[in-house]
Amino acid sequence: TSIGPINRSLRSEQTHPLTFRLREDGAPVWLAEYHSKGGYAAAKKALLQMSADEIVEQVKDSGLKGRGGAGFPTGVKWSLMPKDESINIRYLLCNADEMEPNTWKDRLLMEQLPHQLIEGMLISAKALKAFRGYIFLRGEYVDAAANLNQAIGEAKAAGWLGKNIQGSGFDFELFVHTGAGRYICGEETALINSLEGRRANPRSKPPFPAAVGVWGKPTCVNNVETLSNVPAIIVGGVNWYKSLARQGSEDMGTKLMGFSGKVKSPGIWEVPFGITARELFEDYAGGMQDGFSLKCWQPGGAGTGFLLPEHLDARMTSAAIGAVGTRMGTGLAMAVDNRINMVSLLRNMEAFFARESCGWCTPCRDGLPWSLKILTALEQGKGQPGDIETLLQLVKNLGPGLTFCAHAPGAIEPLDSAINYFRDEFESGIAKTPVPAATRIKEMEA
Ligand code: L3W
Repeated sequence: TSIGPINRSLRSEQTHPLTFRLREDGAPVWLAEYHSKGGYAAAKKALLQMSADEIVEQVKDSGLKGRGGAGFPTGVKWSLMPKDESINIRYLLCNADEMEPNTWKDRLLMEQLPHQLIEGMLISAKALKAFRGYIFLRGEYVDAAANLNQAIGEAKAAGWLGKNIQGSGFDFELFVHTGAGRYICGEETALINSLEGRRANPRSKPPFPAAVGVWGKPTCVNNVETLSNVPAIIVGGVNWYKSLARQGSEDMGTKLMGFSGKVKSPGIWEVPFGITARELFEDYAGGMQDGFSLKCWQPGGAGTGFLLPEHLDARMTSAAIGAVGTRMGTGLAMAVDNRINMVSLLRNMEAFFARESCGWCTPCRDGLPWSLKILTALEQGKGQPGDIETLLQLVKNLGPGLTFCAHAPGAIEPLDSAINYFRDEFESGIAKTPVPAATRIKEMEA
């Protein structure tokens, strides 16, 4: 597997807690090497010296927020698990169904640092009093599955999983479950249904998984990157973790961020929270390739809105990206170059989102294919007067709170911003001008 460039030099335990153990050659870090780089010291501390409540408090105080897209405070989520000690069946699920177009940060962590995720899950399981964990893995990630299973075998043999772990009295079993390739499985309640063997439709919330989760039991669902941060927080402490972020950043620690598209050096890097999108784009990704200019960009996945070059001065934090009109999402940004036609790009994106709708609620099931039909017509120069107004109506009616889950609101966010910033390109389709073949986007592969 070839994973794009990551700044492997200049990384230290002090500044790059998530990636300092990566090998130069990109091979997985197995148990002996993980141990030699300080691995499982955090688990030892958490299992032998800390109470469950102390772990929860430390993670809460660190300011760690969910790294899957929603940015919910991790320690707060953990403290929402039931206090009733008599409920002794609790689950920890790792959301590893990374299918957001353009996003492959969790794949990097799972393929190359599987023990870091296992250690993070072990500590989190103790905090949550979970006796069993599942890594719900995107089925296409075959190397991640193989590496995680091998690492779980190593961890079991060395007494880091199973009964009475390292003599602490704590028991925890961990399994990898591979999904069958639906984007909706990244929604936590659809993931839970899928794990139970049901169709992956989201469930209504409340009840939240913390109260009624997998097989009806209290369940916590955290993303791969979120859980992989936990060991460093336990060993390094709250003040150090917070100090990793730049002054004035309301998000704490570091984050895997990236830039893709026609930039000079596409890749993923562990960066301090508080850096601007311009730093990410210019200093890390090297700006646009010769002959291309930046038309617009998305901060974190297909389900986030488009921003203009002038917005690059925003910090890559939830609040700062929120202030310029969208969400940070996964933090894996995409550059759209001047050749690309927005109608064509959106037609391609909505084809994906329409296909991945679970079909449960009417606005999403019918609204997304409707947007696709209009966008396809506009791309072919067969648009009708009123098409843009219909698209904007769909944007309104598929917004947050009007559908069963976050799928449709995410799907129409890029459409809304594209019409807002590049309306003339949509109008061309009504004026019977097809999108020139050279600027069309090919169908996203199924
Ligand atoms: C108990 C309460 N728990 C909130 C929990 C809730 C969830 C988390 C965030 O995701 C985004 C969207 C997608 N008692 C609670 C409570 N919780 N109040 O906090 O909740 P919420 O509602 O803000 O977000 P959400 O609907 O879970 C929406 C993105 O997440 N998304 C993520 C996919 C991630 C992966 C991955 O990690 N591999 O695929 C999918 O929808 O883009 O931005 O845990 O239970 N009172």
